[in-house]
Amino acid sequence: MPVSGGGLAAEVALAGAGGIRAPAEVFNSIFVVFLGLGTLVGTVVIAYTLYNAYKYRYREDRDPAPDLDRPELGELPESGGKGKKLFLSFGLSAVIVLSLIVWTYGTLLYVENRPAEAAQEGTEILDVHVEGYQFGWNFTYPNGHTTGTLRVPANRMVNLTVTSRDVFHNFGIPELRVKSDAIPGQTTNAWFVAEEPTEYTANCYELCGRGHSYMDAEVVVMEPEAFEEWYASTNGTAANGTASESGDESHSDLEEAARP
Ligand SMILES: [Cu+2]
Repeated sequence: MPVSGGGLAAEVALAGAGGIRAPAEVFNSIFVVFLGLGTLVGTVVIAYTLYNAYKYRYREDRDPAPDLDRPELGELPESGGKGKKLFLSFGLSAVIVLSLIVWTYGTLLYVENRPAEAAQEGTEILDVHVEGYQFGWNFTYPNGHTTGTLRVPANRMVNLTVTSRDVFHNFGIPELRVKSDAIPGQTTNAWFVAEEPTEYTANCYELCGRGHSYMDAEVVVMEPEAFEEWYASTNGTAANGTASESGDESHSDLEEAARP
């Protein structure tokens, strides 16, 4: 069992080799490996249970069956001699569980340390500062440009530094497996690589007040050239729709509503 689990793990790990493995890919491989192993173990256990239920079933014509040593309630299994089966199943379980712990821990360390490694390697990284407020998000780029829409280039590592202006929030983009606490006075980090130009929605994942469920932001993944063009045009100015310029209508209505 651990052999096939390891094989699957290696296969999944190899799938993303060659570039930076985004957290979405990493978490997906953890999910696939756990699902695969869980299904395998479940199938073996249920099949073995059914096999024994059938083998030791009650048969009137053969009862008491002369050649069957039917297990009694409370009796320890000892077929195979001196608990060999028991030892084997405990041993296998231990190997599977320990390998899963080591492998999962390793992949989580990768997610945690990859941005620092990438910076050392000289990989191009886009740093964006994310600030949550009741009820919206501000994104500030290295040139000082602040906006309420997160625009990023495809296929580039985006490193987010997340904080909050007022209460606890939590910044998350489910499709990109990004989720990070936004805590006033502190910063947390999250990163992602978006492969295709498309749009996502970022949400708040920490109940933070009356406008919590409307606390979202657009995430626009652009072609790298289009992004560079847009970025060059921003000039470090604050865009419309940011909290510093009163936000869009639904957000400012909510802000009004939330005031005591
Ligand atoms: Cu919030």
